[in-house]
Amino acid sequence: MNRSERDASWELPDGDAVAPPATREVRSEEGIEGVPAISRRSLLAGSVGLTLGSLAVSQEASAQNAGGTVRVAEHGARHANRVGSLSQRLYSLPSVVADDVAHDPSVVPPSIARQEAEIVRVDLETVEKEARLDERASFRFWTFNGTVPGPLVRVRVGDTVEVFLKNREDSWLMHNVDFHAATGPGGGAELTSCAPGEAKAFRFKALNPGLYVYHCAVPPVAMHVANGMYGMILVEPEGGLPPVDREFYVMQGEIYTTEPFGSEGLLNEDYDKLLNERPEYFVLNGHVSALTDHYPMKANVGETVRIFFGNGGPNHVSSFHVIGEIFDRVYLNGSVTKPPQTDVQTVVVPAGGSAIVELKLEVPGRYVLVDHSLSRVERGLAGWLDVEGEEAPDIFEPIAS
Ligand SMILES: [Cu+2]
Repeated sequence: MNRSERDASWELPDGDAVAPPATREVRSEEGIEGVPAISRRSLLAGSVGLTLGSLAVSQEASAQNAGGTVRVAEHGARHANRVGSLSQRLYSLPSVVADDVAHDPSVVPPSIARQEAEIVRVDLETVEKEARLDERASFRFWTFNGTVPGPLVRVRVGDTVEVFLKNREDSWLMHNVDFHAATGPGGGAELTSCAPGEAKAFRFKALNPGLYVYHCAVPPVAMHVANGMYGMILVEPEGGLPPVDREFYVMQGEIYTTEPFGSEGLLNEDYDKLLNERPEYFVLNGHVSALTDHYPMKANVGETVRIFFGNGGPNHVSSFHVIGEIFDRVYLNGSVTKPPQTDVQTVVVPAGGSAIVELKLEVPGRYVLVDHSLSRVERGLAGWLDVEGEEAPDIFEPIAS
């Protein structure tokens, strides 16, 4: 049984055909229900928690900034005057009180059992908010529904998807949404372009099954994406995907800050680094340690897990890999209409692209999700898949010396 099917909070009342799980994630201003409590707890978590020496690097970066406790906190002023003078600056405390945008990877809508197409309503609210970037720094994220990535939308091929987009009143900028799953100009971007406080809607018919990215497409598009405005929609094929024990939702992204990786305080987005495609941070699900300290994925020996993996980018191709495991099945590029590839070590996922991977778990322990362009681990990108259960010495064991 799918994990999400066991989660009563996702059960829809009979006949509630037009209220998909995505719409249920919108209600709280904090994003998904239950996130705030976890967020507060996560603020107490200390380390980056990566396995490949990143802590040493970030400590070094922090030392380099030891004298730099003064941080520019007036983010809005920078858009008009990107340099600013000291007198314009505000003092910002380290971000231990910051909000959190990380999307819980285990929050996945249930698989679709129905045989006929329906109308599915998707409510998206664009929310800009300062939130945790790592244990020392915060960043002004731009989000769908307060999380990075935005909610995973799940529909069936042939469904009509009605997208209602609202740009919150306290936004500073216009936003919209381009659905890669839509057939039509801009994927709906022009039809949904909203100034702060505005709301617009459009509908599209999901003609092609697969796993598709959506993102904001207001210029400069790369900036809207880098700041967190991406998510995915799964268009299930007729008959659905084969059942698995657990499903997870993971997206890679890049964050471009003026300050070097590991700096303290409220960090500033950097347009020059964005144009030069030189991010300071690479992250899974929004921020450093979102999928390690904060939301490690959990499963049991004997289970098969499926990861819906997307790359928001905006610029860099991902070489998605799970250290210590082999993907038993890969739906390359999120294409579900051909049989999956089998027995794959690393999957190339383009910016604005996706893959669906499935792993049967035989040996307990911690498996680390990475981009095998491994320098990115030193810039924040890692996730944990913690597997509990019986040891399997016939598959993996030490040799006594
Ligand atoms: Cu935007």
